[in-house]
Amino acid sequence: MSGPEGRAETPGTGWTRRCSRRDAGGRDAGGHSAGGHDIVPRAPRATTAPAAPSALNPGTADPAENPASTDSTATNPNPAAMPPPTPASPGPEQGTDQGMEWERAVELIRAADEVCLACHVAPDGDALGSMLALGQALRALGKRCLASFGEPFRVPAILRFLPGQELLVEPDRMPEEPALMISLDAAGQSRLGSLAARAGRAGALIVVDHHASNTGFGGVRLVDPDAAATAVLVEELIRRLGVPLDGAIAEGLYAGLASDTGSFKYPCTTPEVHDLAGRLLTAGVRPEAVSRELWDRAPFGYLQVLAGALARARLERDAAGGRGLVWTTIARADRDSRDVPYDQLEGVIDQLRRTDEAEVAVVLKETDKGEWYVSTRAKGAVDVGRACVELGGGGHRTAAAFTMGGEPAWIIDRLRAALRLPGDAD
Ligand SMILES: [Mn+2]
Repeated sequence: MSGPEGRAETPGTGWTRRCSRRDAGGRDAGGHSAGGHDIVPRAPRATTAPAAPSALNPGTADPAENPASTDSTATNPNPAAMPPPTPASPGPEQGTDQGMEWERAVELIRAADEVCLACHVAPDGDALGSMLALGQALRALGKRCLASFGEPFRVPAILRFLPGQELLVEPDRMPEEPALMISLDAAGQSRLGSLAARAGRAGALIVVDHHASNTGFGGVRLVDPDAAATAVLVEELIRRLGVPLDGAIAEGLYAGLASDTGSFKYPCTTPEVHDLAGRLLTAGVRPEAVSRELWDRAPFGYLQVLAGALARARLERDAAGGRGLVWTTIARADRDSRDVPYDQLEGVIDQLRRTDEAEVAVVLKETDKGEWYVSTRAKGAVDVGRACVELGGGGHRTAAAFTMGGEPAWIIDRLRAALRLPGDAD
């Protein structure tokens, strides 16, 4: 499968360099991927109420995401359930609107009998960990809770340890018109894949996300681009709901926090992140167990695939404005012969990017559909996010991705040219 992040997002007015998370795939495509993390050109900070203040689910806040429906009322079959309108003029403090959003979210959840949760396609640790943590908290509140993500509906192998998987249902088993739906870690409605239409039809749609590129969809928006992970926001929601953290809930949150901070290495690893991690450990998380599941285990076949990828790596010292490019490929046949699924490959780029002689590291991975998912990393001098946007993908300055058909050598030619664009190396 391909990394869907590569195609979804649109460049905004600027870029975040806050946190160079994993590439667009979060964990690159396949099963894990997708986070869309890297694909986050900065959008206007989306903490204010949507344009239609009384709508719990504008449904079409981002026309580009859902061009077929232009009448937002048509996507709100349950207007009677809507709460009082949000005041049209925002308060003097920026926090006022956001505080109101949290209150609206808590009210909606408290009033609901059933809550449907959805995270982005090809979920990563933050998407699935946050969703299952919230699902378990809602269950503790006595809510019926269904959780899912769009096809392909397959939990990545490295996330199968997460507690709460019994909440998962096939996406087509989610209600056609959920009364209350909560979207987690999805920067845009389209990132919900086959669940996007249900999100559009939901009586109320709460969006919990931290992508700077968030498109502004949803009627109640718990969106904070400064949050290190969606798990940070989910923890606050759970706290506001009055549900104590147990070990199982905390483990999902910790998986999200550890994933999106690169195991507490990325610049988004603030003191607050460590404070939260400390609370999660207090609740019973065993960090060594989570880390082993997420990063420190692989079938032997993976080592053989990795060995092949490293053996094929090419170092081009003159590329990327003379700063150096290292790249390799993993064709489908390379992993099929070792029985290694696509979603097992996300760590390869982390080996390649260690190369001292190269500012830019690139791994081209052939998806099950035969396209190439191209993960890129930079160390700070070159803007790979911009280059990937040029090629139809997106991401951060230092971590980005795109998907493309064709031969790897041709794709690398195009990337090499994009990396020479003025402004990439500032
Ligand atoms: Mn995330």
